[in-house]
Amino acid sequence: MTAPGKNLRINSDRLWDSLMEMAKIGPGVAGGNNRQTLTDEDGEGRSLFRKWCEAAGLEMGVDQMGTMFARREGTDPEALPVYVGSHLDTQPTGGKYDGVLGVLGGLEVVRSLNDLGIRTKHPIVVTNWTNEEGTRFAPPMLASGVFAGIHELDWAYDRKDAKGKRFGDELVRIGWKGDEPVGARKMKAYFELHIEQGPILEDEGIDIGVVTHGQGLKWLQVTLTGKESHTGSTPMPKRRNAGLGMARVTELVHEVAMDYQPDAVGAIGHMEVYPNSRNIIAGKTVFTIDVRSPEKEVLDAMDARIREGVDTICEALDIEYEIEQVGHFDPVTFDKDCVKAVRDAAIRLGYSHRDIIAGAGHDACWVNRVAPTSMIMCPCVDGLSHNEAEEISKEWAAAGADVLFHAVVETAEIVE
Ligand code: HGY
Ligand code: MN
Ligand code: MN
Repeated sequence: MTAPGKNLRINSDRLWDSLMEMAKIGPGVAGGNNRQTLTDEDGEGRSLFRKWCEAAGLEMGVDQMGTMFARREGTDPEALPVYVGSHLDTQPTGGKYDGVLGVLGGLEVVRSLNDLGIRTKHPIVVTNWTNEEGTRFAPPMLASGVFAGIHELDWAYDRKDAKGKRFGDELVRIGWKGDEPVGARKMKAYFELHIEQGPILEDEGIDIGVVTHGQGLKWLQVTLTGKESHTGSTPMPKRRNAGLGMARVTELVHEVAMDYQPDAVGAIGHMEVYPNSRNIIAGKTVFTIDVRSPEKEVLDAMDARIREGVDTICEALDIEYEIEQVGHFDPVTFDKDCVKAVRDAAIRLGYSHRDIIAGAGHDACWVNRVAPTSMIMCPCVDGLSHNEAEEISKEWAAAGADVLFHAVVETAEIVE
């Protein structure tokens, strides 16, 4: 296959303008975004993306999970398409680039191909996966998980948010439930451009992360039940304090993760306290443990130690507990040929690069189950993400999109 010439580059001004335009939809309160999945803001972002895709001559398909597939025809319509993409949904206090860079970087590849009049043998499809974040409806990567056959469609439709709203109903409400069966599409390959969401690339002054692996994740939702009672008049030995239980489990998760350094991580980001009154001992707490590791054995060991520790803590405090696994995927090894296409592109374009393991979860982790897949990462300022202050440079965005451009075009095969 003819490799694209090293001068083949995307239009970085247009990419940056599109990122800033999309960022106006579902603004946060501190310069980032709150465009959570299946909200009206998500619907608005989808409509803008669809408008841009139609202007670029792409044909839009939507599946029964609301995932959007914008197709650029190839010279051989029977050839398996090369897919690119990521997600437009954000955290409640999210940044402007997490996910969005991959979707709009994919659109920029198509826009650049159109500008240059380049035709490829294989079609190219730009994808917006529904509910990557999993913050409103757990688990994360929900639509790509259904696409890869991990989750059943009806199970996904029944996922509920904190207000009891059903995923399936919200998808209909915003008007983005498509007809296409989920997972029917076959791919030649899938490439996902994403910000690193960690500090390695920036600290080492490197432009491109060649993602060889993705770490595994477990989300354990824990419910502790003690007894509400007066914070003033209940003697300490008679308390059944679910709040204290949550505090001790929080410490336990940290200690267990610290036992498996340098790679393992663990924290509790979601916490609910009931009745959450200043002078009532917490009768109930509900929280989600998030533990991750690049090694399956470590992930399983942390899971086991945490379950054992919760039992010991609850025994000592005379409180009950329930543990529900609400998210899980094992560590991922990406496709060698796709990884090589990314690395070769970075070398050809003269960008500094290094192999890296994806710390966060991504739709690519599930797509990798059904198609040859790899990822491209660009640095982010202070490695910060899932924070409204998330920032990248225009140069980093352009470098990532250039590498995506080359990896995709080479895989889709330029037709002279
Ligand atoms: O949780 C994750 O790693 C991803 O941001 N959804
Ligand atoms: Mn993301
Ligand atoms: Mn995210």
